[in-house]
This record gives sequence, C-alpha cells and structure tokens, in this order.
Amino acid sequence: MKHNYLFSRRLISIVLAVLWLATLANLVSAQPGVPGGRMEPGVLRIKITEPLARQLESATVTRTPGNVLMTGIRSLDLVNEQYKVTSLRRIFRDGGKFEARHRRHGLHLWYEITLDKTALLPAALEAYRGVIGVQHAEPSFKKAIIGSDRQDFGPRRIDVSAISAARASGVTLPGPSNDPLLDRQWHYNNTGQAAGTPGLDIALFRAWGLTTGTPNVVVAVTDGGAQVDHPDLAANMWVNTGEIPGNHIDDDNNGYVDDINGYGFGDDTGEIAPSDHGTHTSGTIAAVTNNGIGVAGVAGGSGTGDGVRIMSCAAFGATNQTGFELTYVYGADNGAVISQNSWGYTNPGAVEQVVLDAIDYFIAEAGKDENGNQTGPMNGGIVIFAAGNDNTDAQWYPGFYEPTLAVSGLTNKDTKAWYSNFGTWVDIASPGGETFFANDPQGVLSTVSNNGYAFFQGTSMASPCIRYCRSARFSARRAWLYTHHAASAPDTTCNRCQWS
Ligand SMILES: [Ca+2]
Ligand SMILES: [Ca+2]
Ligand SMILES: [Ca+2]
Ligand SMILES: [Ca+2]
Repeated sequence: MKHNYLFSRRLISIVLAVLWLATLANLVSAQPGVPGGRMEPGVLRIKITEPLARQLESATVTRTPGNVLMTGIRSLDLVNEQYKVTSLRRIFRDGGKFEARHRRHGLHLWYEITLDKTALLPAALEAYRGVIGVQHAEPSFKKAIIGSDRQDFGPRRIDVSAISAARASGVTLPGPSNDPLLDRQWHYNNTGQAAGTPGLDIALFRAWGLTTGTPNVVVAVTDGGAQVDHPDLAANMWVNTGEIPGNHIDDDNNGYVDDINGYGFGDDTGEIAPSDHGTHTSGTIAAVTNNGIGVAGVAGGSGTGDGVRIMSCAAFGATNQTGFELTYVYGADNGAVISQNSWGYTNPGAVEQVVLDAIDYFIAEAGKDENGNQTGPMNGGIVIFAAGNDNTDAQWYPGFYEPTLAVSGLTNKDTKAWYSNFGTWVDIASPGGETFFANDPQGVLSTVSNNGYAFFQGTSMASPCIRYCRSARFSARRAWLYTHHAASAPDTTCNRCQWS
C-alpha cells in the first residue's frame, strides 16, 4: 500500500482528534448465526467488465408483462428473468466533472440489482457470477452504528441547567479553553477528575500549541446525522457554498439536491436528520472550542471561527440506512480529506467490495481536483474506523481492511476498555471511556441532538500515541503502527510509534 501523505503541522491535531473519535461509536455486538440472515433481502451488487458496462449503458431497457427488467443482453436477461429482477442501476451516480475519475477507479462498473425478495441470495449470487461479463457479485450486508443496539453505551445526557456559566472571555489557546464543560472532558486533560490516572489523556492543550484546527480541513462523518444547528457545532459545519438550500434544485450539479452541510444518504435528502450518535462524534472532532458554551472539540478552533469543518454524511437516516459507499465518493469529490466512521457490519467477516472500492477512492483522490491537482490540505485522504465494541479480535470490517486506520478504546486509566475489539489489525488506541451508571464521568462527553450534551463510551482513539505527536511532519503509514491491545496489556510506552 502506498501512502504518501505529507502532513502539515496544522493537520496533526486534527487527525488525532478524528482518530479518537472514530470510535465513540458504539459498535454492534457480534451476532453469530446464519450468514444469510445478515444480508439485506432482495438486493445484490455486481461489478461487471468494461465491455458489459458499455453494452449496458447503451442498452434499451424493456419490461416483460411480469415487470421483469430486460436489457437485450441474453446472458444477463436469463438470470434477471429467473430472479424476477425489477431494477438494475448504477450504484455510483454520474460524477459530473469527476466522472472520468470515477471511471478510472471503475466505479461505473458497479450495479445494484433488485430481485425477488424471497429469492435465496447465495443461489442468486452464484447465478450472477456465471453471467458473461460479471467479475464479482456480493450481497448487501447489514450494518449498524457501533453500539446502537446498546443503550448502556449512551447517550447519558447531562442536565444542561447544571452547566456553569461561561468562563471569562478573552481566553487564548494553547491552554484550557473557556468552554464550561471542558473540565469534564478528561480525555483532553486528565487530572484525575473522573477517578482516572492524571496525565493519561491526549495532551490536547499541548497539541493546541501546534494547531487548534483549520477550516480548510473538512472531515466527512459517515454516521447518523449531526444536528447541524447545534449551538456548539453549527459554526464548524461544512457549508456547500455552491448550493442554495431548500429550492429542490441541485444548484452545484454535484448529483445531490440541497446538500448544504453534507447529505442524508440513508433518507436520500439534503435535510439531515439529527442523531445523538452522529452529533456526538462530530462534536468530539469539532464542537466549537473556546466559544464560552458547552464542550470543546479536539480541532474546534480557537474561538475565532477557525475550526475544522464537519461534513455530515448520514448513511444512517431517520427511516433508512443506505448509501455507505456513496459517502466516501461524495466526501472526496466535495472537499473532505478525512473520513470518520463509527459503523460496522453486524457480523465479523462480513465485507463488501463496493465499500472497499469507495474507501480506496477516498484515500487516493481526496484533496484533489478533477485533473489530479492538489487543492486541499492533503494529497489523498485518510479513512478512520472504530474497531468495534465486541471485545474480540475477530475480523470486523471495514476497520479490519488494512488501508483504514482502526481505532480501539482505552479507559481513563490507560487500560483497554472492557468492550474494545483488539488485535494486530488495530492501528491505534485512544480514549473511549467506560460508563457504568447515569452521568458516569468516566465516559466521553460531547454534543448530542436537541442542543444537548452527553456521555458515551465506545471504542476510541489513542492517547498513548497522541502524547508522542510532536513532529511537524510524518507519514501516515509510519505514524499509526501501534496497538495489539490484548485484553490486559496495553502498550503504554507507544514504542511502535515512529514519529519522524
Ligand atoms: Ca448539490
Ligand atoms: Ca438547492
Ligand atoms: Ca464550546
Ligand atoms: Ca489499518
């Protein structure tokens, strides 16, 4: 794998922040069972060859009296008829000015097929694999926000009326910001305030000496939706300046209507449905720091409007969950350079090549224009995933996919959090916290929906490594080699980090 990202000084804390965020997600528990039960019924995906793609793009589609879709391509139609196919569509919509780039990455070769819901998917997959020009066929595996099935993981809301008044204005960073809840964010500066071990944190105040964030770093958060108008988050939301809100027109012709702060992929709307989880992970990255209200974000700026920007990619919508692969392509094409993910499949070993292809696209193309010129703060992107909350070393994708940065979770005493996944595939560890009762201060505090604040626990990011992040430049591949957090022996020396 080739990663040649050169990081500037200002990016370091951002990356660290996002890393740790990665896992404030609460992953799903492993659900051993029949693999077929983990597939979405009535849908499968195929990747076809270039010749078949050309044929399909020029095909005249007709329908049989029974509404089965026919393409005029005999080998394909035979199977379509057998499985009562009603829809065959490109997964990645036309990329506009990025279409040539999409095609170079083969994104136009992916199709989604809607078939008889009662069809046995393993048999259907085999049938499509036998079609001339089909290189790959796969089901759509079920996915979940990490921990969404675990109410004990959060959110544990705090009483907003108990929030103390803002500290004095005029506070300058580095050093403690004026956010009134900062003292309860032990993961930034662990003084033992939540019965943790002083000093075991991400040394955020020191990192703020390098940077507090920068608005040209856009972080795409694939999760539930962020509350885009949360008073402690709104100012750091990415804004698509080419789009006019609410006019039902795709003004900037990027394929998405009214996408102002990202897109509700799950619900297929520019109106992003706020969720506690997506608001929490977004807030850890970039709640507005030093604005005198609520919490601080890791890269939320210095109080002068200079934080990183959050692009909310809500694949988990209010009514539906879909479009995961689209979020990476959307992110890369619309200016994001970091992709933050706190979702996973509902069983270990499940993986979708279409998602991996999209992740590869993000890693290769983020930060560049359609001609390959670097326009963003990085030449290529980073994709970060929560390792998961199953306390196993099984193959939990997409974090298990090597090019992503997989993040496990630590307690405020620098031990592996009880729930955190682990293994040689995990790249880094960071505070995820542990909560055992309502408002347990040992969790991680951030923003949630309805203008709220709450503790969550979840697999998280790497305070041990972050403490060693002092250099101005490093390569992604060299930086993130860490963590075999076996159940009881975290490597707090971080001696596998190789900062340059
Ligand atoms: Ca648009
Ligand atoms: Ca519009
Ligand atoms: Ca704040
Ligand atoms: Ca990795």
